[in-house]
Amino acid sequence: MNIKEQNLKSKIQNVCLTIAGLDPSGGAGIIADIKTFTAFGCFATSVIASITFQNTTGVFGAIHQTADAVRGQFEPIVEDFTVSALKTGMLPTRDVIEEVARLVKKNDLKNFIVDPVVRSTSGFDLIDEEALQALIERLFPLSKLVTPNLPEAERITKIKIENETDIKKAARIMQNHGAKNVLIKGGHLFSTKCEAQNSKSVVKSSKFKVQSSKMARDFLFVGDELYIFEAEFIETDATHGTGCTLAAAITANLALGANLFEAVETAKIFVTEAIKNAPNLGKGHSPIGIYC
Ligand code: PXL
Repeated sequence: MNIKEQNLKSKIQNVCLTIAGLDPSGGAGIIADIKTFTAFGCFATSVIASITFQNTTGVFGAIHQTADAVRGQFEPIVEDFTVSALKTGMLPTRDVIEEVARLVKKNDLKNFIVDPVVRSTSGFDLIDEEALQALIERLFPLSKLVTPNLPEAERITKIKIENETDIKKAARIMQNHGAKNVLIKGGHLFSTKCEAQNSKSVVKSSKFKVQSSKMARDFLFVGDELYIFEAEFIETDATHGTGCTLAAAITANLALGANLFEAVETAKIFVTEAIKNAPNLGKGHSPIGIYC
């Protein structure tokens, strides 16, 4: 076996698991996660927590799985494989969330990323209020990282986020709920002014070539440290699946041995490229282009 083959084989030993919803049209949820794990050379496994009915124009309904169905899918995987890292996406009910918390704890799983999926871009509620509280109380303390976008961070913390001070406040609230580390995906909200450059705690990632005047900025809180990641903001409707893909790319990189900073940095580059390479499919928000 040559070195390339050996490297590939050792990467494929890295099993990643996603527990999330199925978007049968392939843009978000489990399919996006599987494609992303595979793109990084990891071996993808999955547990379906809900079957949604959707395409690029919207979500039309869902049949949620029971806690028993989630456990039934999960246990054979962890009994057979060593799971190097895992993520959750759409977890629709309190019962499912409590089951996931039990399973993660019982199996002492590390590198656990919680993507607190609340609502689809088209406005469909993917989780109810009772489930959201369970997600905060039961899963945040078990996680290595929680990855809300701005609307999710607002819903979780019940504060309005309008500036960088609010972002810090929101992160602190989530850390008080037990999340050790938090990545708040800011999109282009703060694209005009980089207040953060005046902040002592900031280490800006230098790997991005920012050519555009608008920037997509994500805020990573690792304990008390704040790191800000900037990438070119791409003006496009083709954003379906960006959140799932980012969290899955972080999961894959942790499985491969990266630290949190490196994993987020690589994941952000990956998502920016995927947005640029979107295939422009469908009549609504096109999926992004995740290619292996
Ligand atoms: O992008 C959030 C998301 C996650 N998971 C599933 C979804 C969506 C958005 O529609 O359908 C299954």
